[in-house]
Amino acid sequence: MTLFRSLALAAAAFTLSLPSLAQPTFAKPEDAVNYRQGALKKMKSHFDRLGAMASGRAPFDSKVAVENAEEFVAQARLPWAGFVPGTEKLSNKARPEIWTEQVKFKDSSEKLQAEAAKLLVAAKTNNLDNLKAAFGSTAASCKACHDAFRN
Ligand code: ASC
Repeated sequence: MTLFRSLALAAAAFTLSLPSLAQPTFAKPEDAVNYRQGALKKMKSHFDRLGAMASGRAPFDSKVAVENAEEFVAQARLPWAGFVPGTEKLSNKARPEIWTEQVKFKDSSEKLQAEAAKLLVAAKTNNLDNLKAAFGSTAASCKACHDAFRN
């Protein structure tokens, strides 16, 4: 096998292992900002519901935890498509590093999605300690990205 061919196969395997992301159409830059903010706000709503249980502010209910983790996973796929060039000039909390450090930003978004998947697995174990641990590492992933890329 040639080097080129093995590299091409490795690249194809890597691409296939990533979650496929729909590229929506945005009529204007504001639509892209609304799209990503909408997904991030829904993530917050579902994450807060999980956090209430993880911290003991709400009684632990495995069914509620799974439902909210499922919505968190679904929404966590979405915001990234809204970070399109041209939106950095609009007034919002997105830092220019999102576009100047695209590899790092993409890594952060994939880390978050991996943590979200683990959070759902933890919720399905019906064990509050598992939920607490997975909630903590997901929150750390949220924070790392906010610290680097959000004003
Ligand atoms: C939350 C929330 C976030 C993250 C982040 C973690 O509950 O709304 O954005 O956790 O604050 O540090």
